[in-house]
Order: sequence, then structure tokens, then C-alpha cells
Amino acid sequence: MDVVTLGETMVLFVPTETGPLKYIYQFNKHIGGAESNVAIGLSKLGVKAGWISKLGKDGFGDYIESFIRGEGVDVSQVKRDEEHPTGVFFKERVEIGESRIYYYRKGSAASFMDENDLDEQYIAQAKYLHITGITPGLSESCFRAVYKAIEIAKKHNLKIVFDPNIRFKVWNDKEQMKKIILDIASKSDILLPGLSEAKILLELSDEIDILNRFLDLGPEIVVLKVGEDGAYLGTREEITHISGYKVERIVDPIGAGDAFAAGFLAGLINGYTLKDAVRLANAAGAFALTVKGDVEGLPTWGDLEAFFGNNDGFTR
Ligand code: KDG
Repeated sequence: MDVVTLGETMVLFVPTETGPLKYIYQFNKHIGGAESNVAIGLSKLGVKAGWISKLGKDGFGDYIESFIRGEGVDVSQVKRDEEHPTGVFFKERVEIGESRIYYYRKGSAASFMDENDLDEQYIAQAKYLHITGITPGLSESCFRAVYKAIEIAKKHNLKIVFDPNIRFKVWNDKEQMKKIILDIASKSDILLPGLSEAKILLELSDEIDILNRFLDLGPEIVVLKVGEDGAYLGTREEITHISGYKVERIVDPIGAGDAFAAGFLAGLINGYTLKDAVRLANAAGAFALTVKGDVEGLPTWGDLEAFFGNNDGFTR
């Protein structure tokens, strides 16, 4: 395994039409979970990825497990819980403004994950541990699982990749959320915050100040995502802005950060320079904006080659 990740994945119901949920009668079934989105994105780019989680022993759990396995991700570390259900969430698609999300995940099987669900040897053989700020907010036992995973990663010299992924709805206390997310950021090697969450976490607004403050916390690489303007890459040596790609019709921005993480890590694992890995990440993020679900837009190498104009133009 090149990358191991852990977190909750839920069944995602996407309305067939836009408008308030009150008036929506039909939904399409998808899956969504930041960490498995990244694992699927990596697998589509030929990177060996494993996802650690817990699902209910129910039809939704069967669906999620077989979908993720079908995308080539290793699911050998996914446990099934007889007593607690698989979580679900709904998107509300609007014509004006951003999609909203409604969770039905309290007491889900995944929220009962704990440190004993981690197999040290499984994590030890990977090169990167990918985690997000969602999992420690799910429950006290998930919090312990994340910190145990960090401890194992440090012991076995894995690089820790952390996406803060602020989700206010999973936290009871916002100050506690900030404290925990900043603490995990300080333990990570690669930090991938979005601009709006960085502003919340650091109470700063200037991109360069944000990058410097995050670098001071400890990570060797910080990539600050700034939407269609691309990203800022920060290391101890330099801070560079790398332009993004404009998408004519954004269908749904949710999941773009996960595609970005997958593109960036796939770039690093394939020996790209940091700047080129960010370019790849920007492109992968742009692909994710074009679909209603979280994972269906994640690109393959073929998609990226066509996007960068490296193919011969013959598609049939
Ligand atoms: O990044 C996309 C995620 O927000 C979505 O898949 C659901 O994992 C999810 C969450 O907890 O919000």
C-alpha cells in the first residue's frame, strides 16, 4: 500500500432536481466520505490505497464496501458492525449559492471506530497516512483512533498528510474543534487546508501570512487551496502561487478538495516535483466540480493527459 487512510463513508442521496429538500421526491444513490474519496481518486491514478473504516452490517454497508472495492481500493481493514447502522447524508442542490449537506450519522457504525480497530502492521507498510479533521470530531473513540494512527505513522516513518476539512456539523464545540485541528496540523508533514478554513483556524486573512503560520506549526509542505485560482505551495524554502483551471459550469464543489489531495499525492508518488504535483492536484480538483456525486468525477491518467493536451486527439 502506498497510502492508507481512515474515516467514515456514508450513502449519499443526491436529489434529481434542484430546490429545497422539502419539495424533492427523487434521489439518486451515491457514496461519499472524504477519506474514501481520496482513496478512490488515488486508485484511479494507479496508486495503491487502503481505507480503514467501520460500516453497518446492512445493505448500505454492503453497497459502500463493494463500490469502494470495485474502484480498486483495499478494503481488508473495513469492519462490519451488527449493532449500529451505516450513516447516510443528503445533498440539497440549489441554483443560487452552494449545495448544502444534511447528515444522519450520529450513532453510526463508523462513529464507534476506536484505536483497537487499527492494525499496526497494516499501517506500517504504507508510505503515507492520510487523515482529515472530520474523523476526530465524530466521537471520542474516533478521536482516539486518529491519534493512535498518528502515533503508528510516526513510529514507522510514514508521512502524515492532513486535510483539516472543517465540518462544523460534526463538532459540538467550535473552539475544541480548532484546538484539535491545529494540534493535528502540527503533527503532520503535509498540510492541505482550504483558504476559508485556514481563515477560521488562524484568524488571519492574507495567504502568505497563513502559509507562514502553518509552516511555523511544523509541516514541511503546506498547500493552501484557493478555489479556481489554484493553490499556494509553501515550504521552508519558498512560497509559490500555482494557477488553477477554470470550469465553465460547476455542478457541485463538494469533493473537490479530496480530488485535489488524490492528485497531489499521486503526483508525489510518481516522482513529480512539488509544483507539478500541485498542477496535477488543481486539474484533479477541477474534474471533481463537474459531477453531482463526490467520486464520479475523479480523473484517470487518461483523463488528465487529455486535459493537459498530451494525447493525440483520437478518442475513437
Ligand atoms: O469532502 C466531501 C465530504 O464532505 C463528503 O463526502 C462527506 O465525508 C463527508 C463528510 O463528513 O462531510
